[in-house]
Amino acid sequence: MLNVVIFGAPGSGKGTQSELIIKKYGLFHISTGDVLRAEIKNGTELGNTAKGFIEKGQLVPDQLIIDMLANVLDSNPATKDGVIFDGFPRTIPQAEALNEMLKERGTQVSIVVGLDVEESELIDRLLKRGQISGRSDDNYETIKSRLDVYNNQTSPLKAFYIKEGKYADIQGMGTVEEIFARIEKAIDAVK
Ligand code: B4P
Repeated sequence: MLNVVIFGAPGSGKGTQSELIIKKYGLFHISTGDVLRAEIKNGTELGNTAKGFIEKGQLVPDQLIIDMLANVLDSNPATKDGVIFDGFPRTIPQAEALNEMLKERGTQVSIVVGLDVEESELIDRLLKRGQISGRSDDNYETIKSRLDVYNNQTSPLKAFYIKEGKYADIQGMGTVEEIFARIEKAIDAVK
C-alpha cells in the first residue's frame, strides 16, 4: 500500500502536485488545510478555533489536528488503500502521531516528497493566489508569518524523515509538469 506525505513550505506546490499524484496513483487525498477551511465554512467548534490561528499564519494546535486526522482516517474506508497526506505533518509531534496511527492500522509512510522552492518564488505564488482565492491568509503579512512558522516548526521534519530513510528531495522550481515528472520518478522507485 502506498502512503505519500507531500511536504514543503506554504506555496511550494503541495496542493497542486497532490492533484496530479492522485490522478496517477489513485490515492485518497487528505489536505488538513482543506479540512480546516471546510470546518470554518460550516461554523463548527473546531472551525471557530482554527480560524484565529490560520488568520494569524500560525499552526492550529497539534492535538486538534491529530484528532481531526484520526477522524478522517476512521470515517473513510477508502483510506485503507493508500493516502496522500497534504499539509500534514507540520511538526515533530504530528509526525510521531502519524507513525503511531499508521502502525495501529498495519501500515506506514512509504515516502515523503519534499518540495524545495526559493523563498521569493513562494511569496510570489501566494500573493498571486491571494488575488483570486479570497483566502484570508494569502496576504503579505500573514505569508511572512507562515514562512517563519515553516522555518521554525515544520522544516525540522526534513531531518526527521531523512533519518527514517523516507525523504525524497524534489526540486520544486519549474513548470508543474516538470516537477511532477521528478515526483513520479521518486514514487515509482519505492512502489
Ligand atoms: P494549507 O492549506 O496546507 O496551505 P499552504 O501551505 O499554503 O499550501 P497549499 O497546498 O495551499 O499551496 P500550494 O503550495 O499547492 O494550510 C493553510 C493553513 O492551515 C496553515 O497556515 C495552518 O494555519 C493550517 N494548517 C494546515 N495544516 C495544518 C497542520 N497539519 N497543523 C497545524 N496547522 C495546519 O500552491 C500555492 C500556489 O502556487 C497556488 O496558487 C498554485 O497554483 C501555485 N503553484 C503551484 N505550483 C506552481 C509552479 N510550479 N509554478 C508556479 N505556480 C505554482
